[in-house]
Amino acid sequence: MSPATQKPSGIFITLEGGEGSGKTTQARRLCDWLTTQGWQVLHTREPGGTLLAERVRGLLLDHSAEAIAPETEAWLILAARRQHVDHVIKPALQQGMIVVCDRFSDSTIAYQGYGRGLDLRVLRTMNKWATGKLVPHLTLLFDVPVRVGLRRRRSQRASQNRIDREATQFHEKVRAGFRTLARQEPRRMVVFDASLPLESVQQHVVTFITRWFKRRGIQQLQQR
Ligand code: T5A
Repeated sequence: MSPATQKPSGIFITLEGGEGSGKTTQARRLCDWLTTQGWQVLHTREPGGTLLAERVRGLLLDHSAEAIAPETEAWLILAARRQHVDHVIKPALQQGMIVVCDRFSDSTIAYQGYGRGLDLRVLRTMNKWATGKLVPHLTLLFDVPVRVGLRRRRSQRASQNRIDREATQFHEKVRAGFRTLARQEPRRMVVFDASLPLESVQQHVVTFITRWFKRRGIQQLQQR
């Protein structure tokens, strides 16, 4: 059976948000915390996560590359996603691990759909195709006003990428898109106020995850 057709048994948690929302920092801290709790954790990211997908990431984020059409951008991201799902995410879930992924399919709806204006229905269908219908068990959305997030990102001058450099208006559409997604799927997507200090955000995340596990009896079933 190919990895794409086996039923996963681990836990898939994604982190989403606009630029400078702090999700990469929170993903790292969440993984550290889960590890100290005795879980086997895989920390990964999108676009990326495999050799090929990381190469695609390089092409997508390079601001010196030629102009990229929104459709091309979407295809590249989705192609990278399929590699990532088949080669990294599903195998780890099948081993019962907790997979913590920095961005996933919601980013495509928010950036390429709400941000770039591509057809949401088409993107959802393409997403299903790219993920083999894999949906995160839980998505943590880090919501921060665009000017705050961009200020954080722009203070890291050396690491600004092609998408960071888009106009503020683009990032506002992306933020509104994420918030719409969270309203549409409140059981899966939980919103955190990412304008709070780093430590407070982390504390909220840990408190939430602890309760989320407890509600599902996950601790007893899967902690090793
Ligand atoms: N993309 C991706 C799409 O368009 N479609 C898709 O489908 C997918 C999957 C990825 C780009 O690709 C696009 C979206 C992105 O533009 P990236 O470089 O990985 O590019 O960009 P980000 O995902 O935005 O990740 P970053 O790591 O750059 O930013 P984060 O995760 O938002 O923020 P983080 O944690 O690196 O923090 C940024 C700075 O803020 C500070 C941190 O210390 C750091 O200096 N910070 C805080 N400061 C104060 N208070 C807090 N609460 C803070 N939290 C963090």
